[in-house]
Amino acid sequence: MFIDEAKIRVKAGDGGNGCVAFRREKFVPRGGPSGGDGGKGGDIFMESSERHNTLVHFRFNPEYKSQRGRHGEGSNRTGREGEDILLKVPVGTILYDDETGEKVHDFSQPDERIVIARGGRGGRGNAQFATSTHQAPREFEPGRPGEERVYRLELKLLADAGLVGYPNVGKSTLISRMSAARPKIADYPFTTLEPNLGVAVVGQAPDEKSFVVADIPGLIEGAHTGSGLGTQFLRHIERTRLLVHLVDVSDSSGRPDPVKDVEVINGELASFGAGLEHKPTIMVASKIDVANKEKLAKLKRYCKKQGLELFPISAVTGQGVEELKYAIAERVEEVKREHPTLAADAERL
Ligand SMILES: Nc1nc2c(ncn2[C@@H]2O[C@H](COP(=O)(O)OP(=O)(O)OP(=O)(O)O)[C@@H](O)[C@H]2O)c(=O)[nH]1
Ligand SMILES: [Mg+2]
Repeated sequence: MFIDEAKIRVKAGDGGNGCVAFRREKFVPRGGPSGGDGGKGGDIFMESSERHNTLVHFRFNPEYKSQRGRHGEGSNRTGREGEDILLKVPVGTILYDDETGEKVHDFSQPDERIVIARGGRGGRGNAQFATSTHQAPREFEPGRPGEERVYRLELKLLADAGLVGYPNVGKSTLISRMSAARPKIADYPFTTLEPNLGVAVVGQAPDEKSFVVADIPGLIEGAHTGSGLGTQFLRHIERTRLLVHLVDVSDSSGRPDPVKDVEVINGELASFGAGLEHKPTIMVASKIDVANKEKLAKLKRYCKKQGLELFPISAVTGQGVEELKYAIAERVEEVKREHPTLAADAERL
């Protein structure tokens, strides 16, 4: 189970104080009380959105405070209400009260909106305390404090992009470059035995985009008949929006032809039977810091002919990784727009 988590502190706006004032008008000798009420403090809402898929934006910014209500004023003027704040979370987020551990809400549908901290009521001004026997009240109420709470958010992650390729091509090294995931990396095949998920972020807050990437065990020829680790873990990427196919273009692969590599892996993906071979795919030439120039050139020609986008990278030096991250983020958004329901009913990892 892969879970994204965040803790946030929210403080809704306090209510404004009521005002004590008396009317002073030219020809009215003893004007009555005229202190207005304080305005209500802003609320804090939470809403589920299909445009978000992780909780990383809360990690950068874990505290939210909505505006207080303004104080009441003379001439029976009510103070302005504080502005509300709306926090968006991905569909699938579960909200817990951090102190009690109690589940507050499960955002299972898009556009569900709840109040997570209520703004304080404004206090009454002295005008409200006037009665027939109490005509010059000096009483007023202070505004009520806004609610303050700490919540924990939890989201079971579903991968947006899946890394595929032969063992040892650098899939785990790449996910460790793109995200905070720290899978085992080693110079032998089948280092990765279980899928790893990482959250990758591109751009700067508040316009950052994020996507979830899955690193899965490598495939070899005959995987669909049980060779190597087989193909059972491919079910973890059945629902991803796209595949990122890594091809080692250095001599460390020990295989002479990168195009043959691509075809073998594609054959294994097709044999799995879930339509993986039809998923949008971004090709990656990996280990370009130690590339065999001929292999790289051959792969480039092949991708061009097939109309596939190819990103040459080195996960060790970092060369090309930023460009690849942006391209993945963009493609993920595109596929989401084209097939908004693709992942909606997905079984979450
Ligand atoms: N020179 C160079 N070596 C790399 C690069 N990326 C990965 N490696 C090395 O290649 C070896 C395999 O990397 P991993 O990231 O474990 O490969 P993997 O695809 O996850 O392999 P499996 O989990 O076995 O399928 C390690 O020794 C890495 O240090 C790269 O860009 N350049
Ligand atoms: Mg690995």
